[in-house]
Amino acid sequence: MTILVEQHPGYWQVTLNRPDRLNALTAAMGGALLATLNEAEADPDCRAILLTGAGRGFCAGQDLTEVMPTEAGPPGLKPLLDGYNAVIRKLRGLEMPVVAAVNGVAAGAGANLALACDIVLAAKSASFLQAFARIGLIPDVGGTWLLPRLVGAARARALAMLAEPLTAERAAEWSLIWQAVDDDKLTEAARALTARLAQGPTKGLALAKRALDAAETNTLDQQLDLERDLQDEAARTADYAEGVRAFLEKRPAKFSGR
Ligand code: T3D
Repeated sequence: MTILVEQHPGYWQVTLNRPDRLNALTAAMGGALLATLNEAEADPDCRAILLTGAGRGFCAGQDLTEVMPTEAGPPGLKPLLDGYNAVIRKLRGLEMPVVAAVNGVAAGAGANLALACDIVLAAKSASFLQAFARIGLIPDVGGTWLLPRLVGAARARALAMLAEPLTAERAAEWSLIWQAVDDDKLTEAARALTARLAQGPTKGLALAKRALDAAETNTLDQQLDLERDLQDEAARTADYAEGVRAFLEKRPAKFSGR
């Protein structure tokens, strides 16, 4: 099984599982990951997802043994990338928060898979490597979109062109990720964070996610209109009613995700 699932109260932990290859991706594994995300989405008890890797790596990107150019010519990459892109679209569009726990090196498509998640925690010993230039490729699966937005144009270009590893602590300083934590605290911290999100106002969090993504291309006028509309939707949820009631009654809110 290249993808492992553990169901925890309120959330699913999804683990990339090819540890002997640092969880390098194959086309079949991308398909299995997408299927798993679809199953999580269909589970009414799943209100958040935690994505991590088995063994000492998070994900070393595309399994390069699967895409070797041969005498017959270069590998046709479009179907492969269409498959991975479907995973990225799904992660961004999921109506629940997704946490990445980057337990070791995240390279190539593996780095950008992590960065597509909503909140990224990484072990201090982990690193992020836009490895593509080392083999003559460009950052893909959303890398060229995500990098400049997360760290700015100058750093994005250097990361893409130099293909040097960025430590987790530097990644946090640069706002590429949320936090770097001690290695032996990563699992505990990531699970606590995901469990906390799973108890949150799921619909409201999903609407916030949608608004933040739309802000990347909207004008201020468009964004103000979108916020108005999404806020109106959020205000119709049971969680909004509960949140306000709990505030007035001076007690913690108990959100149902509806
Ligand atoms: O054509 C296309 O590729 C289309 C899609 C592109 C998207 C992409 O993701 S392109 C980028 C692909 N990824 C890479 O270029 C990274 C390749 N890996 C590395 O540079 C290094 O492995 C790391 C820096 C990630 C980690 O280095 P290190 O020293 O900690 O580990 P290692 O010894 O290199 O790797 C451990 C094993 O995993 C090793 O196998 P072995 O020698 O024990 O039998 C290594 O060959 C294997 N491995 C690591 N990455 C990949 C891989 N095998 C296949 N594909 C990999 N990407």
